Amino acid sequence: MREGLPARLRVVDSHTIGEPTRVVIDDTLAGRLDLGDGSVAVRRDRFREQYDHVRRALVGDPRGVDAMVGVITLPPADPDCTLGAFYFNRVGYLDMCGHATIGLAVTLGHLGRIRPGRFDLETPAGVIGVTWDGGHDVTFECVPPRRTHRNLPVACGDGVRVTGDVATSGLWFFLCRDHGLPVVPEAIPRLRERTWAIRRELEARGVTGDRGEAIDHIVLLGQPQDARNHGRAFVLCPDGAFDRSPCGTATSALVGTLHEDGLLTAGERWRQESILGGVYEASYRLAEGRCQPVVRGSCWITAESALHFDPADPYRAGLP
Ligand code: PYC
Repeated sequence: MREGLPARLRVVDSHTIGEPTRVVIDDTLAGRLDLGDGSVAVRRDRFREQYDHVRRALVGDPRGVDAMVGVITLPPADPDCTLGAFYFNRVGYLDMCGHATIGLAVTLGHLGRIRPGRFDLETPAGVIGVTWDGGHDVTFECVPPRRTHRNLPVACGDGVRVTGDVATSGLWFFLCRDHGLPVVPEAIPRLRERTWAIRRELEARGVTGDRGEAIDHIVLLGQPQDARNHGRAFVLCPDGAFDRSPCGTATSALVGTLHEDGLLTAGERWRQESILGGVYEASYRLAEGRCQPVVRGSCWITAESALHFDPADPYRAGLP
């Protein structure tokens, strides 16, 4: 393990309709990390091997908040991209994160580091097209969605049987409609229990992504509360937190399944509510016959601050 942590590090925090993001904006970090060459995915893996304590220090207790996703930017290896970035939370790394991509774009815009318009972002999941509108809104195009299981039956340890689709658009999801619970804030404790039960059962049965990835985002779908919207979702994230936003990558994966099932046509809008009522607006276009979802959401800056890592602090690198 290498040290990597400076005494102070500047960050910008934001929330994407409720879901928090922390972007490291300080170049001192890049100078202290020796990540070598290679794609963003390769350098992210070196970060994980050598500097994982920096992740915990940035977003874990006592400096982070529940559900926070951190972002470190780096030069892209892909010459067609403007920027590279990788994502992490209290428990590990995410190959892609929609809400944090929105948070990153609004943060860079706020700092005057990008102009309104489109840029291509290299992430561990692939290239994401990102368009900042100059204010609070960002549109992104995830890696194209794929569904690997349709109507997979799952018998949970608590005796409840559900079915759902396993799908990806940069992260792996189980998308479930017949869970039998209301998707409303009052039901969050029960939604949490049900999603954990599904996640445990998928793990126990060895249901994974096609390269062995955990199906670590469980999505319980429901009816919208606002008649202008089309769907609603409770999303359990790998850190055990629920997504305060509708989950950008999940919305992208869902749009892929709606396209495949003939329930959404190219260009038609799909407005997805979060468990708290915040909305992402999605649609898709056909690119060489493939469904390419487009997701738009809004973000607000909540803090510009410097994290302190005092050498004498026993929890300098976060709580164990
Ligand atoms: O928006 O893709 C997303 C996301 C993943 C985990 C939390 N948010």
